[in-house]
Amino acid sequence: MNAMTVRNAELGTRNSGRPSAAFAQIVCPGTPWSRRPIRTPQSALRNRRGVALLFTLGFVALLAMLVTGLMATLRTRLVEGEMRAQRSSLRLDAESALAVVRARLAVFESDASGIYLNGADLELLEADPLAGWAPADGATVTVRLSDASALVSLNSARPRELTALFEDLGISSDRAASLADCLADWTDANDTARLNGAEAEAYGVPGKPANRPLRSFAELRQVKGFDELFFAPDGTLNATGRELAAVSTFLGANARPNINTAEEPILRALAARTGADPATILALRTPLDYPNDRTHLGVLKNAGDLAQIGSPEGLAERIAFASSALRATITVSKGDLRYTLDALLAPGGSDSAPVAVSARADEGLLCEDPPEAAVVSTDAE
Ligand SMILES: [Ca+2]
Repeated sequence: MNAMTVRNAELGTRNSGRPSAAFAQIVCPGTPWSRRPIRTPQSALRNRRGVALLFTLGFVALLAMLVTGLMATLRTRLVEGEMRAQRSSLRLDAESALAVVRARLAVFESDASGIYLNGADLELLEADPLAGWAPADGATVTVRLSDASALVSLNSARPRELTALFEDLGISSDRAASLADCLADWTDANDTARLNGAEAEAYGVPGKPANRPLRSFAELRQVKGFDELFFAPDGTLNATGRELAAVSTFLGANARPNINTAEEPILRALAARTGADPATILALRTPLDYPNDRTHLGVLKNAGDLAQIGSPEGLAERIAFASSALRATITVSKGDLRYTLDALLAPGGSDSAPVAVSARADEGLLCEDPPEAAVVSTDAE
């Protein structure tokens, strides 16, 4: 091997970074390097093209993923926008229906105490609450009317009235007075315990009593004395508890039930307490010339009306005559969407609509057992 051959072999390592085939044969004859393809300008070009192709494919795949993601986001936003628009339309329908209901109630006599109507009036109103009105978008509207003032409000009744309510359920006077005081202490804002009541010291647990209006029967169970009398061991209402639920509410400011709209459980309790005949009261509030006479005698308006029917002593002091907390539950549905407006109508509106909306569930102001059912009712499903 001459010097020139060795130099040429050395040169073979400079360009490629690995020994050339010729160099391999010189240093170590038979090495596998000798069988590897020799890099040529053509193969380098092919390699570069392969790399470029890979880059292009990767870029196209990335672009495809981006476009797919964008399309999905766009579709979701479009669907959400459509849902919002439809829900807004249903809400407007519900507001309109509420205005119609208020206008219909305006034909009844009303004053600061409330509106004067009876159970039959409410039934007739419910049969055709919107007087033929229907929303233009083709949605279906249903209206449910009930008079919360036909029941005793556990949040507004005074201890004396609560005591009477519990006595009506067959509870002894001493125990009824204790329950009434404990309930009043739970709902009043102060921390001064009543004679038979219970404030923070009696409970010894943070957050009890709540010192605000009751929101549910589940909460009522926490009030001292109520668990054992009104609830079964599993936390559901027992027979006495169900009787209490039938005659009471957490809504409104009605300490005394409206005699004109009270249901039979209330009338029975009043009868038991005063000796009045529930059937007589029901018969007397039946409209005489309904529906032509809107000032019919079917509504008892004061103690004088009551006296005319020979009411037993003490009845007038235990009842109210006007509806001060009408509850209107309006449900609008279209396709798979539903919107519910739960409004409490109370006296104090304008001349054209003397019943004002004092609370509505879609703003989270109505609370009744269970609270979720009343408050979370503006659902779009
Ligand atoms: Ca208190």
